[in-house]
Formats: sequence, C-alpha cells, structure tokens
Amino acid sequence: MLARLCCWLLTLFAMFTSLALAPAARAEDGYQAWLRYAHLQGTALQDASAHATALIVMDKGPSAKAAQAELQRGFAGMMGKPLPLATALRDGAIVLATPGASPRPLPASPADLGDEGYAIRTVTMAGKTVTLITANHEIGLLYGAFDLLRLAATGADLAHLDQRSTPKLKLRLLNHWDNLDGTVERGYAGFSIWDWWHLPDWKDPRYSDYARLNASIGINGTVLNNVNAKADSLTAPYIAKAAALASVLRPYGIKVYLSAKWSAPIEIGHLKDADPLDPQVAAWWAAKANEIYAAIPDFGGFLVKANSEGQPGPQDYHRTHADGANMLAAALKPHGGVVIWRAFVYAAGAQKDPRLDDRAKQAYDDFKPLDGQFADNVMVQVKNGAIDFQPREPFHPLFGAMPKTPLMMEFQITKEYLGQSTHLTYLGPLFEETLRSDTMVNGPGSTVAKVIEGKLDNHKLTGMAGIANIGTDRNWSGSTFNQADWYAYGRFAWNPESSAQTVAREWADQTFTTDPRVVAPIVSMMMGSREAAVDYMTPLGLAHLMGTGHHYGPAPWVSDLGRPEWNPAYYHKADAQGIGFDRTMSGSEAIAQYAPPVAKALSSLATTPEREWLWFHHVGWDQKMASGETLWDAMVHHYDHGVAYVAAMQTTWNSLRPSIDQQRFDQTQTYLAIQHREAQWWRDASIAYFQSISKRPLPAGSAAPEHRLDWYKALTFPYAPGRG
Ligand code: GCV
Repeated sequence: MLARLCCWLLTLFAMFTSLALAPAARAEDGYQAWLRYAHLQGTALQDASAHATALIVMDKGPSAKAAQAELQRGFAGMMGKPLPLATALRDGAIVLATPGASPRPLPASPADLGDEGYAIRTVTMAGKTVTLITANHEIGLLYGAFDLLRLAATGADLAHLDQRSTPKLKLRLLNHWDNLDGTVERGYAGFSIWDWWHLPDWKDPRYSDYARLNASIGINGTVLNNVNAKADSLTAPYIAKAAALASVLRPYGIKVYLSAKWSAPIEIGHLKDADPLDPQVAAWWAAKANEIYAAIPDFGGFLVKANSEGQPGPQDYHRTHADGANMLAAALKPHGGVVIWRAFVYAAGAQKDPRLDDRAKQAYDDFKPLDGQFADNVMVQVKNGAIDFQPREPFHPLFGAMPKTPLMMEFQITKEYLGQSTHLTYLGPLFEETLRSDTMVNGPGSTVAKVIEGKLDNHKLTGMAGIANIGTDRNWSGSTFNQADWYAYGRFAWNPESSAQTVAREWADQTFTTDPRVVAPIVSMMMGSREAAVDYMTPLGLAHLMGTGHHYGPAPWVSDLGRPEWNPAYYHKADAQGIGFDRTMSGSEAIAQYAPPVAKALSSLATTPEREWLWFHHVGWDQKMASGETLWDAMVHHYDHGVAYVAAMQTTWNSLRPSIDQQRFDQTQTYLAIQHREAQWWRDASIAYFQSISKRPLPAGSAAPEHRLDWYKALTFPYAPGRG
C-alpha cells in the first residue's frame, strides 16, 4: 500500500513538474527554429483572428494534408485558439485549392505558377471575403501555406493579400556530409540525424520536423550521405533505409538523393573494374538504378565526387568526367533521375612550371573542355569559389564558362572555414555577394544568379546545393544564429536574387520577435558579421590559412605538408617584399579563366577591388591603399576591426537581454565570448606570423600580439570536431 502511494505521489510529482517546467524549458530551446508560431500581440493578433476564421482545404492528398496540419498548428499558436476546419465558405476563411480539386471555378490565376509556385490572394468567393491559396499542384499549396504563416508571423497586413511566388531554381537541395557511422564530416551540431542503425523500422519523429523546416523555405531535395561516400549506401539494406526516409519526406515535396561511390561496382558488385565504358559496369549501374527506383519511385538521383581528394573516378580509367557522368545518367534516365557531378577536383599535382601551379585553376581546366559533352540529365555542381568555401572567394570562373552545361551552385552552410559551431557569421551576405557577381560573359548583368537560373543559356535544369549544418543538437544547427544560415540558404535557393538583409529581418522576426527595437540591432549585427570574420581571419583576399585537417583556428605558417596546395603558405606567399598569390598573366594566369572584361579588370591592382587584392596579386607591403595607408598597416587595421566588431556584437547582444528568452540568450552570449577570444587569437597569431616576414612595425594604436609566434605555433587540436 505504501509502495503504491509512493508510486502515485511520484507520478503526480512528475506530472506536476513536467506541466510546470516542460513548456517553458522546451518552448525556447531552439528546436522549433523559425517555425515557433509565437503568440501574436495587438493589431497582428486582431488581423490574424479576422483572417483565419476557418480553414477549407479542397485537396485530399498528402501535401494538402501537410499544409492543413501546418496552418492549424501555426495559427493556433499565433492566435491562441484553434483554426477550425470548415466546408462552407465564410468571411475570413483560408481556402486552399488546386484547380482540379475546386468544385467551382477559381478566380483566374494571374501568372503561370508552374509546378511548385502558388498565389495567395484576398478574394471574394460566393460573397465571402477569403484568403485563397491556389497552385497547380498540392506542393504549391504547402509552400503557399508556409508563406501565409510567414506573413502572419512577421506582422504583414493579412487583409489585402495579392502575391505569387515561383521558385527560380528547379533543384533546391541540401547535401548532408553524413556518414553511415553517425558522424558528420564538417558537422558542428552533433551527430547525423539519420539513425541508419534503426532505420527502416524506426522513423524518428524528428524527420517530419526536418521536412517541415525544409519545406517552409522551399527545399525540395536532400542528399542523405557524404560525398566521400561508402559503397554500402547502395546495398539493399541501405536502399530500404533511404526508402523509409523518402516516405516521411515525400508529403513535404522533398526527394531523396544518394551520393554514389564510383568504385561501387567493384566493392559491392564484385566487378573487376569501374570503367564507365565497360558495358558490364554500365549494366551494373542500370540494374542498381532499377533496384533503387523499385524502392523509391521518386528517387532524385546521384551526387558524385570523383577523382578528388582520393575519391575514385573515371579518370582512373583514362576516361573523362563526362564519360563517367553520362554512363550514370543513362542508368537514371528511364526513371527521370539526374546526375549531379561535382566540379570540386584537385588531383593533378604541381605543374611543370611552378609559376603556373595554381589549385584554383584545376576545376576550370578539367571541366571547361567538356562543355557540351554532358547528357541532358547531368548537372555540374560548382562551389561558389575556386578553392574551398573560404570566408571570401571571388566567384568561381566556371560560372559563365560552360554555356552548354547546366551548372548548380554549391554553398557550404556548415561553417568549416567561418568559425565552425560558435562564431556568429551570417552567410546571407556571402550568398548575395556571389550570386550578384557579374561574370560579364554576355555583357554587363550576366550575374552568377542568372547563370544558375539558366537565363543566360536557356537551361531548364537548374539548381543550388547547400552543405547542411544540421545535426542531432536540439537546436539542429549548433546555435540559434546558425539556423539563420540554413534559413537564408533556402530563401536564396528559391530566389537567388534575394536580399540578405530582408532575409535576415524575416528570420529574426520569426525566431525572436517582430519588435523592431530587437530586430533592428540583431539584423545589423548579422549583416556585418561575415565581413568581420573575413577581417579577423583572412583580410584583403587572403585564403586557406586555417589549421591543418580540422581547419579550426589560424596556422598561416604551415609549409611542410606533403602536397604544395595543402599548405597555408602556398596560398599567402608572403615574403620580404609582400604578400598574396599572383594570379595575373605574370603569375598563374588564373585570371584568364574569367571573361575578358573581368580578366582585364583583375590584371591590374588599380582595378581589382581591394577586398580581393591578395587573391589575385602579390602586393608589396608598402603599397598604398585607397585610404592612403600602406598594405601592411591596412592589414593590421582589418584584423583590429574584425575583433572590434565582435566586441560590439557582444555589447549589442547584452543590451537585448530583457527581450530574449534565457536559454537562447545565454548560449549566444557564451558563443560570442568564444568568438571574441578566437577572433583575438586569429588576429594575434596572424600578425605575429606576418610581422616576422614583413618586418614592419605595427601602426600606431595597434596592440602587439599577446604571445610570441612560437606560442601560437605550438597549439594543437587533436580533438577538434567535424573531421568525420
Ligand atoms: C566532403 C573540403 C572539406 C572536405 C570535403 C571537401 C569536398 O576539402 O575539407 O571535408 O569533403 O571539401 O567538398 O568534397
């Protein structure tokens, strides 16, 4: 009896504490990310209550159901009362319909909405004023539902809606660098969310939330496994696991893709080679494609990293990347799948003339000659810059250089080189800067955005890929502000001509509050944060100076690694005269890979933007900048500015304490302190090293590094995360 009483009391206590504590603890732990649906206040609440009186969903398919569930969940959260389902029209109802599902003709759609677009309009139907979401297909209704929720959550006027939106890119993918053992290469948010071990039986509820978050920003595909792939991903058990994930993601319009290991026919098919022109190899891949499509009828296709960083590929058989891609494309073609072939290659080794050796040239050298040789279901995926996701890189010269080939943009959302888990370095400005860069291939206005939208060369197959920053951390991305990068990536993939500032504001409105006294300082912190990282890590066009392997922290002095291009010293080329990589015609000639007007501008220091000087030129330490100061002094000032910016972010964030919930406030505050410490470390170590070469005094007012150079050189980080 006593035991039962104790048990009952414990249960009661547990119920009480969970009721008392759980909502508050859970509410702001970041799990809901930007889909918090926080309770609206004042006129926004009145507006929502008047324009979300009921929900009428005319379609019955899984995506329409997902839209219905999301609208009910979202408006219930924002209004504090349920959004009832209805069948009869009434004032203030939200109506969702594709033309085929509507019993009566819908008001004519004002524009071609395509396969995924939608319109949201305030219209009169049968004498009732309603918010009508229309689309040609159900997935458009889901995207429209998320947009309506975004409008409500950001305080838009819901009384007079008239908007439509269609994605400018067809494939909007996340690339997970997730390994089958649960680790994530360059992952800083815990382990992989894919529980491969328990799939296909156990489908973690988290997968649906992953799908909701992605659908809310228009992502429509996900590559489940690392490009440094294992052939096991293509075996029957793993195909069944991928199929289970596909079944969860499908209603949200998200297709699954797999990274394919080139040597799979040997490793799991027991063939003697993987030569793309060997009929047995082609037959093996065709059979494998059939097997995958039998399990996953809407499988997206294969992503391939070949002949790069030790991965096998068609060049092992003296075939080209096009030979390899086309063989896989033929296997996928009957099923409507695509091959996404990565242009991130560097394997050729040093050129005979060391003056011409330049890793930045290799992708162009390998791929440009293949333009026109790829099958029509192949895309070539090109990183934003020619090296590797640096804090700043000029746009990749392949953009605009392969008019006959659809090129897919690859951005890295996870911040391998931008402070990893802790630094607040909002990537929106990086996306925007790259996409607005003018390739000039068809004259002014031939922006990178236009290239990937297929507008310059009339490509229908278009796309963008983002290396995911998602992991098992409760807040998905390792920090609240890292969620902004995931969000911004989706918004730029939907519309590459987006504005980083608008996206930041929209994200902050949903993530924190719509109060402009809070949002304005947050957006302002975010907008300068990436430039600050450039300043304290790699100012004025420097690149790839991070620690070996883990890429955490500064190591510009490293010069003894096996291959020249593994060494930071290869990239900065600092000597007694100056610093920077000469890529002009007196150096590696890499500028010749750009269209003539761009190449011409880059050939002279006077017409190269200062922010890219050391990427393209070897510049004397005493060279005068536009400001009148010398290069050396300017470099030091950039380092100083980067550190000062982080200190200013700390002050701003501290001033917001009363407006931000405790948990997210505390973590951000702590991470900003880490960022400040590490920015100082980057600055001090870099200055200590470069000063040992430049032999110049520090400009007046700039403090000496805290330690001597040897102290920084002696630091090691064997357990830094993210190596996969
Ligand atoms: C998946 C960089 C990263 C690697 C990554 C590679 C790639 O080199 O450091 O971790 O490998 O890019 O994009 O393939």
